[in-house]
Amino acid sequence: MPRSFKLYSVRMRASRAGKHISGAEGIYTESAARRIVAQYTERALSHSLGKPDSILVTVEELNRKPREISALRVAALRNETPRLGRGLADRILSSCGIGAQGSGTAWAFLGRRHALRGGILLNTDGVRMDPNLERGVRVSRMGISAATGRALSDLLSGYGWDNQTVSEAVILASKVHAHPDIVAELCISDDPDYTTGYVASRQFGYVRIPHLKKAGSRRGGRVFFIQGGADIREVLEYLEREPVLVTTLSGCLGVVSGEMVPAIGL
Ligand code: WAQ
Ligand code: MG
Repeated sequence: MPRSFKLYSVRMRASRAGKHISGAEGIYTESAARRIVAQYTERALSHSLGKPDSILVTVEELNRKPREISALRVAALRNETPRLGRGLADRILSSCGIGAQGSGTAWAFLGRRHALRGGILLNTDGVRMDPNLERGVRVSRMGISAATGRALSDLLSGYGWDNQTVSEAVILASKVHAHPDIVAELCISDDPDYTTGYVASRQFGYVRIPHLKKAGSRRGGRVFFIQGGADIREVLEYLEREPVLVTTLSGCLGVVSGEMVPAIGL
């Protein structure tokens, strides 16, 4: 990459009457940034949660070279109901060292409607660790290189999973789990029609779980579990500010059956 080659963090957030509707972001070259600003605006104006009255698009030159990482490996479990899905998620969380109290706190948080634009940090016992309770933690300054983005899209479409929602979640989770103090993440979309959630971890990769919530529900959010003894300020600085670019993939296992959960760690 020539020294003068600049990259930009492009971020969009849309709201109505101060209430968050949607957000998106990535890391782009200048020419790609020009295009993506228009795409983000279009996307904000056609979101299923309604028309925003404010769309903020930020284009910010990166002041450091992004750290290059691999995407998490992607897999999906077969699942039919939110109750069974929670059981599958808990098996993965428990294999990551998160006890019943930790996951119980996470599910209670995800079961409430909340106004957070970000997620929350819990330790493995379920104690909230991020300092700003109203704001939560917003993972930011992540993206994927153009070629790897195309490869991710090809990979996912091989399983019929190619949509923006999945790729963006994989990119976010890949940044999160590149930090050694994050042990696992549980995510449910706040979109009432999007019921597939995921559990991510370095150990098991990005594991999609269909029907993790009932259709029509506005519940959702993200919980990041953090190792005991972690330096919270350093982790927050990493999640919110350090530019990270996905430049390689780790493949996709497709759908693995529930009894195979331990096997996805192979
Ligand atoms: N950083 C931290 N938390 C976030 C961020 C972020 N950048 N963006 C969203 N959240 C939190 C916030 O609380 C939202 O309410 C919640 O996550 C859900 O956000 O493989 O679309 O953008 O099919 O609705 C999962 C895809 C999609 C699963 C997740 O999340 C799959 C999704 P949404
Ligand atoms: Mg959403």
